[in-house]
Amino acid sequence: MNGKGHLLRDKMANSGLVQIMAAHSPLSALLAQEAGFDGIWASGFELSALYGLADVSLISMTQHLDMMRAMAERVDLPIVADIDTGFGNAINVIHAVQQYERAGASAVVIEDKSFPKVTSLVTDGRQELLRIEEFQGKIEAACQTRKDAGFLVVARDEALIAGLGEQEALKRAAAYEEAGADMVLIHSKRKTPDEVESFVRAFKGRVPLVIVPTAYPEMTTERIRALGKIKMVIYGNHAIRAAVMAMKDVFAAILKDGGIQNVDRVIVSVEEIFRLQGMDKVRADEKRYLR
Ligand code: SPV
Ligand code: MG
Repeated sequence: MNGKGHLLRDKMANSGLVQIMAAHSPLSALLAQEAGFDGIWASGFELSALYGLADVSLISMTQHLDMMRAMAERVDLPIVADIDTGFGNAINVIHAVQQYERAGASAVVIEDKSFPKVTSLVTDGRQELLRIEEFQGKIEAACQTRKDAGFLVVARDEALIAGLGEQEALKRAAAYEEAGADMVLIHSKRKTPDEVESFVRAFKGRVPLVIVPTAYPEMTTERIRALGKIKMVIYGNHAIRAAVMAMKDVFAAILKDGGIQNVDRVIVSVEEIFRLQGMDKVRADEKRYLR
């Protein structure tokens, strides 16, 4: 039990918007923390990409949990764990919530897709959703399992992603709130914010909403705040995309330039990596303890 879920709850209750950055490693989590984000998104998409795999339930719970634990050991920020479908039915969800809470997560997001899931943003993805009652059982199981009352259970509503329309999305959001979800994540792959904005205006529930505006980047924090009901924004894959861009540029330049002479000026110094690794402390400990 780490009790950090209440930090997110407090900030949201004080009419704040919490900004959560995706990470796929302790290093990327540390950089998000240093940048000033409120929490870390232990993204399934990012971790899948890190392994060079599609985000279609190929990464096991153990792989994702181990990375989440490694991040929790390196950063102080609360971690919102993307546990996909909960790795099976409500029984699997019970096991997953026990494991993730013990490993240091402050929140879990569980999506209403069937296992194995297909990544949400892909064009014409095969999106199969669970029956509402079945997913309610999974949310109830998650809520009953958590030990810390501050731990957040977020129900992810994929009705818009599955092309089922706003009425179905609203119906599902209400059912998930009734099952005890602390928040509802409404996801959309529309290229503009209008689909989500329309949902938010029509949503009559009491729980705060979460969005992942990857597909509709004009949804700025200013625009989110103006809507009122969204209290958490997750930047879902910007760590891995930034890393890929940087690596591509540098790798190409080294071959083109015939050496590392030009990139040396544009990449971070070895000293900066030492700092992120905590090398200063190692040096101090060497002085103190090695005899
Ligand atoms: C993730 O980052 O793993 C997500 C967000 O679930 S998305 O890829 O948009 O589905
Ligand atoms: Mg995911």
